[in-house]
Amino acid sequence: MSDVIWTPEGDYSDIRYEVSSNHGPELEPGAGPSAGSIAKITIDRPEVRNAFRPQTLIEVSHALERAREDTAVGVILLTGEGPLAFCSGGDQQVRGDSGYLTDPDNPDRQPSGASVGRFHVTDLQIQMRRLPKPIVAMVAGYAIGGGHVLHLCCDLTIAADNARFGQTGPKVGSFDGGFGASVLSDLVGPKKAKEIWFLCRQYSAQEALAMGLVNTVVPLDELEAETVRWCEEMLANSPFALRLLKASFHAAEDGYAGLQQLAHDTNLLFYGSEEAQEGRDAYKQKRHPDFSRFPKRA
Ligand code: S0N
Repeated sequence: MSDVIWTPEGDYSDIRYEVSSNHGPELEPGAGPSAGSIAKITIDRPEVRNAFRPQTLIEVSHALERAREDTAVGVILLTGEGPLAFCSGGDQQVRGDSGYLTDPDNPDRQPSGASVGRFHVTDLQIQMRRLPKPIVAMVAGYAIGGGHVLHLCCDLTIAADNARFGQTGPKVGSFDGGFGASVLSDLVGPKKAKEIWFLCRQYSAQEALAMGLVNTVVPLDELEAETVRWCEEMLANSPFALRLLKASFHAAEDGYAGLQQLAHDTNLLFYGSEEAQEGRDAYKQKRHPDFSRFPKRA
């Protein structure tokens, strides 16, 4: 365990949302003070190896937005309850004939108003990619199926030595040809990615490390402390630089949507400049803007 204090926030049924405090003042000689908090989101359905149902994903999405809006939070940690699983993917008990059912007892009357199920996880994956703070997967036990794709969508993965990784789609009649294929292929190469999907084998933490699926492997009882150390190292760094880096990594991979995010991140910076403010102020003051004092940069 780590020394940080986790304070629960929010009212959720399928997850826990906690925010850290009590970080060590120094990370290593010469490092600056740790600034800010870690938001920890825990999928809390250990009885089904932390499989997600729509409600789980709706709550994770809400928690991610909460962490995004909290200006004290610099890094987000996603994990599963207990040592046996990070997440075992979509809950097959509530899988309908068209997506997943929010209310499996009333398949024709979904609380959301939809008459059919949907894949909430696809929206969540995009939210994770676009969220402008690093997301770290802390994996103990199984990261399988859609749970494996969730760790792929995290920016970093810290694995316990008992972690097991794999896809099961072709065994259970599903597949994720979106980020589950493309990001995996980028990480491990297309041949290995196809092997993982076509054969549905499971891979140990060490095998995952060797193929570039995870950042490091640590003993299970050191998992949280090591993950917190990685988060603290990022917390000590420039949050805007981290934000721009994450957007930059995704700009090409996510096409126009990735470029859009990077472009609007630069727009955020531009808004802070006198040059941009001159345009705004001139409009408000009903005069022509005077940009003459601003350099035409080389
Ligand atoms: C995780 C595994 C390997 C763990 O094995 P272990 O430790 O032997 O435990 P079990 O005895 O098997 O499990 C304990 C209890 O948990 C239940 N359970 C486990 N996983 C699930 C699950 N995914 N859904 C519902 N229940 C689950 C077991 O049934 C057992 O319950 P009891 O005690 O009552 O019998 C092993 O459990 C395993 O292989 N699990 C299934 C993994 C799997 O196939 N997951 C689904 C894969 N598909 C997706 O995730 C697709 C979702 C998706 O991401 C997606 C994305 C984009 C577009 C489409 C989709 C899409 O949905 O298709």
